[in-house]
This record gives sequence, C-alpha cells and structure tokens, in this order.
Amino acid sequence: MIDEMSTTEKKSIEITKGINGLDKVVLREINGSTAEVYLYGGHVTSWKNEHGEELLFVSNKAIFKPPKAIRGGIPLCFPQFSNIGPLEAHGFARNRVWTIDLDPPPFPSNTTNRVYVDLLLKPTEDDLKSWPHSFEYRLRVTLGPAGDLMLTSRIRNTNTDGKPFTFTFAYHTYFSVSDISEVRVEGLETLDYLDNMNNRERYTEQGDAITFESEVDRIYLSTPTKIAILDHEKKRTFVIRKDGLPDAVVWNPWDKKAKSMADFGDEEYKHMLCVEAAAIEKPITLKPGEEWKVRQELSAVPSSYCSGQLDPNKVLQSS
Ligand code: TA6
Repeated sequence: MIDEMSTTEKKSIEITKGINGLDKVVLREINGSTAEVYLYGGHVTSWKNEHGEELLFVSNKAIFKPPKAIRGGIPLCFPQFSNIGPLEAHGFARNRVWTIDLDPPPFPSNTTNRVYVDLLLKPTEDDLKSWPHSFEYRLRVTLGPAGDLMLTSRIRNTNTDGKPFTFTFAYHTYFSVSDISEVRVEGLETLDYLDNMNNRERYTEQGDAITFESEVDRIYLSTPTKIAILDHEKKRTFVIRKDGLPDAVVWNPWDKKAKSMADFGDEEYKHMLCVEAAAIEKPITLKPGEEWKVRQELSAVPSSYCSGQLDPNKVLQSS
C-alpha cells in the first residue's frame, strides 16, 4: 500500500525511528498540524497544531523503554482500566509492540483529506497466559483537515473456543495546559463519579465547572458525548468528542503523587491534565466474532476568553 502512494501522500505518512530507536509513524497534515504514534504501545506521543504548538503533555522524565509505559500522550488502557481486575495497572496494550496494519478491513468513514495510519495488536503467547483470550485490536489514528485528532478502536473477539471475553477501556489522554489552577472542565457538572482516592465511593459533582486545587482522580459516569477543557491563559479550548465511551476519567496527581512517580517531574502536574474517554462502569463483553468500535475526536479551538465572558455552553453546544 505504501509503495502505491504519491509522493505527497508519502510525505504525509512517514515511518521513522524515535527515542531509543523505537519505531514511530509521523502524520503530517497539509495545514501543518502533525501527530506522532509509537508502535510501542500504539501510543500517540505528539499532536501539534498548524503553528507547531504541542497540545499533548509528555513528561520530560518519560521512559521510552519496554516494559514501562510512556508517561504522557495517549496511553491505551486495555483490556483493563487501572487496577479494576487481575492484570497489571491499565492492562497490557500500552506496553506491547503493535504492527502497522497494511490490509485493514474496510473502514466505513470519510478519509478524504485525512491522513491516517492503521495499527494492529494481537495477544502474545505470554498475554494468553495472563488473559486467555484471542483478540484483534485495530487502532486508526487520523489527523483531519482542521488538525483534529481522531482515534478509532475496533476490538474483535477471535476466540475459537466459543468463549466471550469482558474488558474495560480508556484513552488515557494527557492534555498540555498552561497552568492547572487556571483550567476548567465543562460538561461533567451534576454527574455522579467514583472517587479513586476514596475506594471508588460514589459522589455527585456540584453544579459548576471542575477546577483544580488538589489531587483529583475520578471516574465520571454516563457523561455527555462532548467535554471541554478551557485553558484561559492559552486562550485555548480542547473539545473531546467521544462515541461509545460513556465514562470520563479526570486525573491530576498534584504535588505529592507527582513526587512519588519516578517518570514524572515534581512540578509537571502544573502543566498537564488527563481527561480520559472510557468504558469502565459497565464492562464490555464480546462473544466470538463480535467487534466493538469506539472513537475519540480531539480538537483544539482558540477561545476568545476575557475573564468570565466565555460561555462554555457555546463550546459544548456548537457542532
Ligand atoms: O487514570 C487515572 C489513573 O488511574 C490514576 O489513578 C493514576 O494512577 C494514573 O491513572 C496513572 O496510572 P499509571 O499506571 O500510568 O501510573
């Protein structure tokens, strides 16, 4: 497939070496926005707008070496979110080497003017020992004409023993923000959440936008398909659109937890926020032959914010 592409198309998809010689794919959009995906973990580690500004956070202390997951970007939590189950935290997809899927099954969506790459993960012999299920996880990473970044996951149960399997899932996205104490999250008001800092006790979010002044680690339940992160200082709003992912995790480690993570700088909590489109509360069960398809679309829009005047609902109600 790559050989038949025109020079322009080739330029828009480049397979190259990244940190520690790990294979990565660089996607370039005509308008100048770019994205980078490591085959290690099927892990998006960079998303830049047409001005070359990085929109995702990756720790300066991130370790690009198996088996450690890369701290930042968009780790894929599959087949288990966090420690909700017998496997290692967040499952094993994020620390396995994926392959480029040169012959993906038809993909019913408009790919005009879009640059994308298809990655594939199948379980290793070792994986089958800890999670005895055959699956095919196809990830399409797409950069759209307006610089929006889409991650579409298709997970198929390929068990031949007739057995269904059940899993939980998250796009563990690390957004780069100017100053966490100046950031607001809109779209999760009045919703219930499970507090990971308190045995996943269930609470209800108060009426207003979520702001940050200490560690936050929550799983918001039955959230809307659109969530906004308003970064006043950068006059930027991240809009997360999600399909098939009812939950949203909001995480900032703040200072103490930051110090406890070897692959995370002590002060870096001030410049990142995780808002993770997820399926956690109701685990997904697939019978053999069945496929689960979900999508997350990220866009970064300039927000003409002058203190107190931005109407976040305009952002959430806009198409
Ligand atoms: O998604 C939030 C969370 O589950 C937090 O509890 C925190 O542990 C974070 O993920 C990072 O997990 P990791 O395994 O990457 O250190």
